[in-house]
Amino acid sequence: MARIEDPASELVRKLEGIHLFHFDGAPCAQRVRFALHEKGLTRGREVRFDDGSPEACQGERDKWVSRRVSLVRKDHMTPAYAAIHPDLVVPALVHDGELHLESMDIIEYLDDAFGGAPLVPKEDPAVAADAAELSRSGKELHRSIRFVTFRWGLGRLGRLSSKEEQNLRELLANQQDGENLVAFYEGYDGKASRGGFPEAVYVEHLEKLNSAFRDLDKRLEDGRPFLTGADLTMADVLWAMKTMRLIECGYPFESCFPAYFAWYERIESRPAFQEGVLGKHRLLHRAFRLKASFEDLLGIGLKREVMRRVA
Ligand SMILES: N[C@@H](CCC(=O)N[C@@H](CS)C(=O)NCC(=O)O)C(=O)O
Repeated sequence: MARIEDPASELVRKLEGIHLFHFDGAPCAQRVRFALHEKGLTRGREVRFDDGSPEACQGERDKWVSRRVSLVRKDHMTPAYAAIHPDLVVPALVHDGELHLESMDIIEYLDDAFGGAPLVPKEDPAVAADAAELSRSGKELHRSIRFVTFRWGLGRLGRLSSKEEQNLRELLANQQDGENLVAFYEGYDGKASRGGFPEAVYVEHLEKLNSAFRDLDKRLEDGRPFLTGADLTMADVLWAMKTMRLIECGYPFESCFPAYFAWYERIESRPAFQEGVLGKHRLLHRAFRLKASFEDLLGIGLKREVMRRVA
């Protein structure tokens, strides 16, 4: 469990109840919000992510306090956030002064700490092993999602200015492992001729995802409602967020993987998804989908790229 014993941030120790450092559009944070809502904990008040005033630090009964860390304004690349999450990524969760990092570890923690239907299956060892394996393979594809969504979804919006890149380098100067955002942003330059990732790298990541979705589609052809069988597990939570992000980039799940798409729609219709995941992200979600439709009309974009390779 990724509980951080001695966080650098003074703020963490002051927080009562549940505080989530997150961004509405970030899949890694969305999955934690999904889990929180499945556990019956709903979104409470919004406070600035670094607000340490006594009122802001209070908890709320059966709710989580939202501390929005804007990935657009680059709140995550500030010393205040670096003291909370040394890798400069969201999410981070604080429960009664204790800091938890890593989205899937946070979900496991919430599953143990709160009631409701378990997201980590415990009764059937075969189902538990299957859910763990699907979560592992999903986590492994995290980088592929990053490459594909930046290349075909964010485009220029995902680039850093040279000042932001320098700032990031300084904040992560002592990082040993972790997300390695510096290497990613340096390579995410658009043009291979200027030292950026060559197109083949993006395509390789896309192919990895295509192959994973092909397998999941096959597994769901037997009519099971969820990835591991009859019940929703953390594996569904993890894969659904990847899927939503790719839908926002125009990935044609419905045409390429119909059983998988039907599963996604079942997940999407859950109240925890509607409130916890979409919630304040709904407008941006629509805007991304619209952008992807326009790109398809123009003959560019992810949909065509996938159709050429999968259909
Ligand atoms: N392994 C981490 C990954 C966290 C992560 O990469 N978060 C992304 C959003 S999904 C982020 O904050 N990215 C910041 C950036 O790309 O600048 C987890 O699962 O919590």
